[in-house]
Amino acid sequence: MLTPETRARLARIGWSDAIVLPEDAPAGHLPARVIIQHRNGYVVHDGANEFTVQPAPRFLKRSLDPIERPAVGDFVLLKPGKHAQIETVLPRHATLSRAAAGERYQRQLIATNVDSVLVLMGLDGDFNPRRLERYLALIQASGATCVVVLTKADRHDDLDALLADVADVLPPDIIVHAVNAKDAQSVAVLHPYLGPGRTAVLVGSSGVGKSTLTNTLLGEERQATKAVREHDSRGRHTTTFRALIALPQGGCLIDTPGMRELKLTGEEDLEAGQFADIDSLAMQCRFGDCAHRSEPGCAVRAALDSGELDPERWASYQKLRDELQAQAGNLEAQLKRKGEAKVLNKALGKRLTEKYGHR
Ligand SMILES: Nc1nc2c(ncn2[C@@H]2O[C@H](COP(=O)(O)OP(=O)(O)OP(=O)(O)O)[C@@H](O)[C@H]2O)c(=O)[nH]1
Ligand SMILES: [Mg+2]
Ligand SMILES: [Zn+2]
Repeated sequence: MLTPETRARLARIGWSDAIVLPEDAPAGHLPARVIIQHRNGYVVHDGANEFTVQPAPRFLKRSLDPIERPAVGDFVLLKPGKHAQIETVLPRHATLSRAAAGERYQRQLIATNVDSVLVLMGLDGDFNPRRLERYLALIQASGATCVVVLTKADRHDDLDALLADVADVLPPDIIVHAVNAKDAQSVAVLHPYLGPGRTAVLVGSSGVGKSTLTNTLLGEERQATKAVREHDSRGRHTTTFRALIALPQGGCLIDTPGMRELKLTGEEDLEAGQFADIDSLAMQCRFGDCAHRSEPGCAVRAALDSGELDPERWASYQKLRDELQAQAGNLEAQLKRKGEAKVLNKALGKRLTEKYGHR
């Protein structure tokens, strides 16, 4: 289907053998990758050139779930012509999403086809290990690998205590790096996530250094950066749209605007991810439906009393669990309205029923 030349060209924007062209792909449709999404169109890259295109009209239907629209990171097929159009979104191998802020339930894509999600947290006023738990839940559901990157390491002489705080909230298999995002040598520890055919997305609050890191890895000042507020280390929301950038290391990086709010979508699985310890405690409770309040033989209470389980971690888990449960209900209602409840029944519904006795 693809000539070796086309393949080599596409490899520059992260094409790998994992991406499959559909059997029925119309001849002449050109593969490309979405690198920027604007309000009024997309910028795509075919490995040699970038150009602005419109999506096929069906992607613009109001009733369409936003996650079905092309997004940054997507590999697409373009219908050639005077005004090339995005005709097909190729199957995604990972999707990082969150729920939109506000009253109405809606899933939003942050990035697709990413191999790793680098969560940046600043070793300044931004430092808040609890916030990582929320990121972790979203990333766990994405299908990508989570890597924690602590920036502004150059501001500290003694990192050990901070690293220990972070390790407390992370499952043991998650890798943590502490870097100076301004220093090429320091950020070289991230090269393994950015080799040929690999894509990583940067997420984290405004001002943590996502664009600074992008520029350092790129070796040029392409992304705008701005100093954070002195008194509380808050960023200024300098980056305003997501952009996929090909790096000299051969891989691709997606720089994103700092996120103010990170709502769960309802598809996350806290117990399979960072809260596996709480899950295994709960399994030891005497009663299968233990609410962990005042039941006799409650292993969670016992762990809280003995200090084995940090009360803040327990509170954080409960908060996320309640939000997840509410969002799962919202997602279910949305899919039902769209007549997709059957799909839900099979995959998600079963898990939710088991976990929350939901329906
Ligand atoms: N000393 C030091 N300063 C850093 C580091 N990383 C980022 N900065 C500074 O932090 C400020 C904010 O960095 P940006 O790269 O603009 O942050 P951002 O995450 O892209 O922010 P938004 O685009 O607003 O989401 C800039 O002044 C950077 O120079 C670091 O590792 N060490
Ligand atoms: Mg930025
Ligand atoms: Zn219990």
